[in-house]
Amino acid sequence: SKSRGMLYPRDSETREVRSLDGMWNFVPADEEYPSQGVNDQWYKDNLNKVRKVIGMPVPASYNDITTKQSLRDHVGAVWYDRNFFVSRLWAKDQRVWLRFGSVHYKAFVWVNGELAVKHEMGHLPFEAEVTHLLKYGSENRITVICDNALIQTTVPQGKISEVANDNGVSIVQSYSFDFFNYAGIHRSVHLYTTPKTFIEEVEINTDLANDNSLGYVYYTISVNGSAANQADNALYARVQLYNREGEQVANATSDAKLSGMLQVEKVKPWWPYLMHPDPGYLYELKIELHGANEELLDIYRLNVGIRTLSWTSTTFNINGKPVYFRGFGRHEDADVRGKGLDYALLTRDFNLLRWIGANAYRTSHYPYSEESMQFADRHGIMIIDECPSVDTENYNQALLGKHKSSLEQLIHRDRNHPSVVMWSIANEPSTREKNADIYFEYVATFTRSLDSSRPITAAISGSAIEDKAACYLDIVSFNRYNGWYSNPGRLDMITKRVIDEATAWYYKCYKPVIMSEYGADTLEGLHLQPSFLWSEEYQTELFSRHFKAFDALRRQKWFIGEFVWNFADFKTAQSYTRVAGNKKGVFTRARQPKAVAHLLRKRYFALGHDM
Ligand code: BDP
Repeated sequence: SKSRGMLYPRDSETREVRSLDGMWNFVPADEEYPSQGVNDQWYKDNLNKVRKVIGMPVPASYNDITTKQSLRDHVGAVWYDRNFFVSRLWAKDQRVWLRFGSVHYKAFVWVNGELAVKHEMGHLPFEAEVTHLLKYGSENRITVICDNALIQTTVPQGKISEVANDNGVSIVQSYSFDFFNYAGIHRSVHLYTTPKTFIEEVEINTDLANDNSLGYVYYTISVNGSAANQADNALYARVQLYNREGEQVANATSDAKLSGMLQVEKVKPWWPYLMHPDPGYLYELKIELHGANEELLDIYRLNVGIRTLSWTSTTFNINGKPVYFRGFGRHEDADVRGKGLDYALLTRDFNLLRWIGANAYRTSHYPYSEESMQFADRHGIMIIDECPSVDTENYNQALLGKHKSSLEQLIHRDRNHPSVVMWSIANEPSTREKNADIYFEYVATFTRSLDSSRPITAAISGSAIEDKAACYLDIVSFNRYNGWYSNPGRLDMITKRVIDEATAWYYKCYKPVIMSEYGADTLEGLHLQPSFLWSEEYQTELFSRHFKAFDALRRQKWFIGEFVWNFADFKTAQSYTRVAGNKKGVFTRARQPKAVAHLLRKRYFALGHDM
């Protein structure tokens, strides 16, 4: 299904936003009879009428909230519901929308017992108009099914099997990707209002001229609603751009197609952190929609960063200047809340990124929250924006359809963020397999057709010799664990191998090359001298050996970035290679530095200042 609208919910003179976050009622479906709730129409009344419910916070993953193994490892559907009032004042001439920031993985939503919306694909927003489903001046009920099952045609893929246990059989979810399949209502739930005729879409593109002193903001607006169907010239938009001080720096009236351009004198371009004294500069664009007789219909504001991107076979440039990426692969992951949106954690994470001097991260291995994208815009952190395709294999038509849909939804959601500088179409797909070439050529072409203003990458783990996909990308990213999965313990087998592999990628595709993952599991507080696997000393030395390689490679223009795996320790499925999760973090899961953080900080600041 094509996603439409999806502007981040913001209030304005014509719009009101109301949060439905908080405590909801919750009950897991029976794994042996998952369709029972739907068959018995549990959504027709409060859940506590049919089952014993528990309290569950929204937003949060449900897995680590209770002390029950059965809920942590639950497979299939869970139910949420809550009641809320809608004021009679909302019954006026307007629309009401219900929007979810994300529900993992599949969702069904009922309002007052009527199906309001369905959505499949974690990590991405969805919404529906509920004007006609609400009872105004009265109490209302919202019911949600959230189903975490991953199969061969979901993105990402997984497998579900029945396994004999001591009491009979249990249903088991397995997956090969290396992070815990947290589930639940992961991001905020909002009700918001719009006028009957409203701004539904805004697309922004920017450009710079005259030695970066003149900026251009191109906008295209789409409108939905009754007035939108009137004569073409009945509607127009007035657009105004404000600087950080709140002064108007440009304004214009749109053409009849509701598009146009604003010109900004003495522009302050959007720059990455440590590439300019004032990184992350954002303007505010105010859009006023007017109808016939000048009548004001709707107002929506969004932040705009004015910058250009360009790339060649050897470089990637922002505002005409070559960029060297120094950053992280990350996860949305934390104790207790799992993948649930948390402003305290988000703020701490951006403070750590600034402390350590990073200028970028990849949203490995799925789209991160819209709120985090707003933080990245403001802090000047460049984002390699990854869709949820991780460890993809067994290429087939159904999978391709979902993969395309994930990119379509992602680009639609994130295209106006200046921080997004690249799309990542997959992580560690099986690229030597049959059809990997056709499949990825297709996905890359599709992605370009949606947005040609940003380059495309994917994090590849196969060898440059066997790979069939990398050359369809604009920038080649490779993941490699020298001194860990390859030759564990051998610090003397890192530097040359990194240099050789990066060089092999360049001469295979003639595209800029990034090392998108390297690292070592490290147990905080474990000290061993001479260094040994899992110790803080080993992680530190392993990084130093990589830095040597990167410094040698940086003399080649085409080596454009280094990304550590991982920013922080994170939870995974249970396995004997994981000690309560993946410990390759530079920070602990509680967001405190391991020894290596101090070394990395020296390097990242030094790199930042030689720009
Ligand atoms: C890479 C994956 C990443 C894993 C990492 C690891 O891209 O998701 O967490 O390896 O094993 O292959 O630590």
